[in-house]
Amino acid sequence: ASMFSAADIVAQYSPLTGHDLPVRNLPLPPDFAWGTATSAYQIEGGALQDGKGKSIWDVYTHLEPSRTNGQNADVSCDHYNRMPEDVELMASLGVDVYRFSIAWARIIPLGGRDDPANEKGIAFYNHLIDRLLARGIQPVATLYHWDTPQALYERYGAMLNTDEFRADFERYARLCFERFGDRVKKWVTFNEPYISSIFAHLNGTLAPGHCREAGTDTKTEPWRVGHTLLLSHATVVEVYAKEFQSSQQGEISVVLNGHYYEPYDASKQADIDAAERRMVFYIGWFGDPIYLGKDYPDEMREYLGSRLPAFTAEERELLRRTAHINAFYGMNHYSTKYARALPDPPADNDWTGNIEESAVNSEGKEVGPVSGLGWLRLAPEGFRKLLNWVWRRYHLPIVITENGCPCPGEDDVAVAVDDKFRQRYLGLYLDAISRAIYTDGVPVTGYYVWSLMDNFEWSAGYGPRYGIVHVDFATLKRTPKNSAYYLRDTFKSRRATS
Ligand code: LGS
Repeated sequence: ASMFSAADIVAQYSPLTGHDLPVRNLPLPPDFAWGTATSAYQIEGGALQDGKGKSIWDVYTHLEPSRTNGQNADVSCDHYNRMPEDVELMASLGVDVYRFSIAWARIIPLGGRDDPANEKGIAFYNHLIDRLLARGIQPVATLYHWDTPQALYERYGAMLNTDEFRADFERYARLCFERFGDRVKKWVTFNEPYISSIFAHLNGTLAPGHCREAGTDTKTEPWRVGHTLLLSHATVVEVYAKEFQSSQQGEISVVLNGHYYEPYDASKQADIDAAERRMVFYIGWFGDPIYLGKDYPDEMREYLGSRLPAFTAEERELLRRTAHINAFYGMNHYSTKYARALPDPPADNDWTGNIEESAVNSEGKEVGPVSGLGWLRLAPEGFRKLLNWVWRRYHLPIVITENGCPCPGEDDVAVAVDDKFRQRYLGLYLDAISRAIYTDGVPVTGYYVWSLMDNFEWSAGYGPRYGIVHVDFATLKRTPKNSAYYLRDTFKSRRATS
């Protein structure tokens, strides 16, 4: 293979079609970063340890346990008390990067701009960051991964109150930059604003489950929440650029999730348009204002009308000023779906652009083989197309900040360790990245697998296990699955030197 450049090797293979493809372990660039990802509430435990305040998830999981499979993350992986062991585990797998999130209520228990900070909580993240760096692992810190301080929700509805939330988030972010920014060089403001808006304020399957309470308006609130998140992001990006970037030399951006959508019936223009529109509603909603400094996409204005908030002149100016500061596109991606245009008019609380989603198309073709979850299909060609779609729209280097899947039967450690489906899924998704880079010219610079270890999967509790390391939640013993060794070995050998 040494006679060929990486691009030549990739060019030898035809596109990723069909469901029985071999994994090729195609080349990746020499400086391509591989890492693992987690989030605070999902792994830390120590729910009330060392002065931590409650987050909306600490409350939600105890309010009505049936909403989270009867489970909570009071202990979870107990990472808060086992952090050194987990860093050693990552070092043994040869990861370059670790993406984690900071629990807002651990470092400001009540969350607000006038509330006191908690030095013990700050110390935990300092120890984590120092240990990572001592083992040659670069920290990537997410400021917000869904665990809003409960006090802010009680005071003013958290994200439902744009100005209050924005001011409190700004103070929290500034504290993080001040205390961790000398060592953290890659920052993510929000994880998946789409999910915080739709799943937490419209469907109600995630905390705070606001739409289940009396007097809520699911027609407008999800869009207002999205508005809050966009403006809070832009505010903090500007704070970083003005006050910290010249001394700290780091990068900042957001993480957006989104499926790739194929038309349900590829011979119908309405379905072709529906697939595109669905991605605009998922990704363009946040991507256009944040990365292009523009208004919400036209399709959204058309379908949502006055349900979508308007930007003031001052807000528009803020987005315009900050768009170019975002240094990368953070992509969480799991699967592909089909999109079918529904007959007009849309329902009055529609949030999709009047589209129905499915895993089977008009010819009965499945989008891909099923993982441990019915909607999560192995569809690497959709991933490659999405990388192209995002690159064409935003022209930023792309970091895969999450990708992975659960497999069936993984409670049993013997089954979990032999995770052939996951190895295949990861192998094919990495090959898709390679093709996107070398065949399509899309700059993808890193890949962080979700997740380092099995953890608390929100409303699904401990059901789906996304880890490359198995966790026995009775004994808290960690056991690497074969996919962990697959990733270790493939990244040792596949990074092209030419
Ligand atoms: O654990 C979460 C992973 C697992 O699957 C992580 O905290 C999130 O950032 C991320 O959303 N994760 C994830 N996403 C899959 C996409 C969900 C889309 C909705 C599926 C509806 C059935």
